[in-house]
Amino acid sequence: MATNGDYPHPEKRVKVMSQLESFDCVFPELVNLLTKKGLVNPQISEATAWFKEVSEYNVPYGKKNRGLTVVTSYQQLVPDASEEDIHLARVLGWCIEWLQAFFLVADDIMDESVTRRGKPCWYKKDAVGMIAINDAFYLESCVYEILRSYFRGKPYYADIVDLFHLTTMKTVTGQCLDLITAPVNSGVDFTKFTEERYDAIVQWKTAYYSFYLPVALAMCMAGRTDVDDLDKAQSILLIMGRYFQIQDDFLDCFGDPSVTGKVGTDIEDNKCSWLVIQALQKATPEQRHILQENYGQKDPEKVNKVKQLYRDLQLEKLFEEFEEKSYKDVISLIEKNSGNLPVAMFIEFANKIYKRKK
Ligand code: GPP
Ligand code: MG
Ligand code: MG
Ligand code: MG
Repeated sequence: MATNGDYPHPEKRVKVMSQLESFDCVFPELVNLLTKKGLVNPQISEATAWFKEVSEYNVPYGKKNRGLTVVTSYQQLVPDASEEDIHLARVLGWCIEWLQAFFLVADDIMDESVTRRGKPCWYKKDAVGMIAINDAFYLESCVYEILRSYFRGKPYYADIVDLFHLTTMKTVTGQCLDLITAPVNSGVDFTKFTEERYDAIVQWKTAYYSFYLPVALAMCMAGRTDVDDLDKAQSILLIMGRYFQIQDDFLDCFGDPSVTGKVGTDIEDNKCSWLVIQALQKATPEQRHILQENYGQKDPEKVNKVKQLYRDLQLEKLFEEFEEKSYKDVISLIEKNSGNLPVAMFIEFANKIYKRKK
């Protein structure tokens, strides 16, 4: 006869949904919201079916760090939040994932990338091509459609809509700096590749939308819009964003595409990457000449020469040292600058990205 010990306790048999699983469950609800009317309207049903695929292909397969951070930050700020409000935080998290999809579809065209999240870039698909530009506009409009549906009656509606608009403006500005610092047809000009320019590019193109936005949205939802608190949060999150983009630049050359899901293009694209800045600082005049001759060109042999130079200059080791120091600096900044905000909210975010391989 079976004793009690042979069976798991009923509570243990029920699998508790992880934060990510609960987050993922909200995605179909939002696609349904975005498409249900259009799909049954014969005038636009074909466009709506197309858009459904645009969202399904481009939105849900990332790491979802940004979206999940809205939820975990909100829970840190409001420990006794209702299930209803946690659901709203998830919806808000998905809005960042839609915004991110908008940026990535457009960025991949501009960077002439080939793969994203382990699949062909959306614009690379035969049936898509430059329709992807319109699809990027669609993905951006989804953010505001979702916000209207779920938040229009909330006291913080204007604040969150504003945050999405302001952050988009900042990201576009950073993307502009990224692109004009990497001219395509005029040969390499390393004079613009300075630390100052680098810091400006990454703060504006990446840090605001990837780090400040998720936490600021959670703070708005929680009614924590004290300017001093928001400033303190921003001072920490922009540093974390810089660290994250340096990792992205490192992985562009040294990452494993089967893990990152993307094949790097920074050397070909003449980008002002962290690696080329370090290389320029360490290079002998001969090595600088090698960079001058081979950087910013599509020829794979030239790209390999740049990669070999990066290895000769031991940039992998330099990056590892940077990563160790940067993590320690971020943690002490968090301890110093969190003010009235929960330290764990920032630490959790930092731990999601430390030593990431994708
Ligand atoms: C990351 O740059 C920055 C973005 C994806 C913002 C794009 C902004 C737009 C307004 C379109 P990246 O090119 O290094 O990213 P990845 O390596 O993922 O291509
Ligand atoms: Mg890119
Ligand atoms: Mg880019
Ligand atoms: Mg990159």
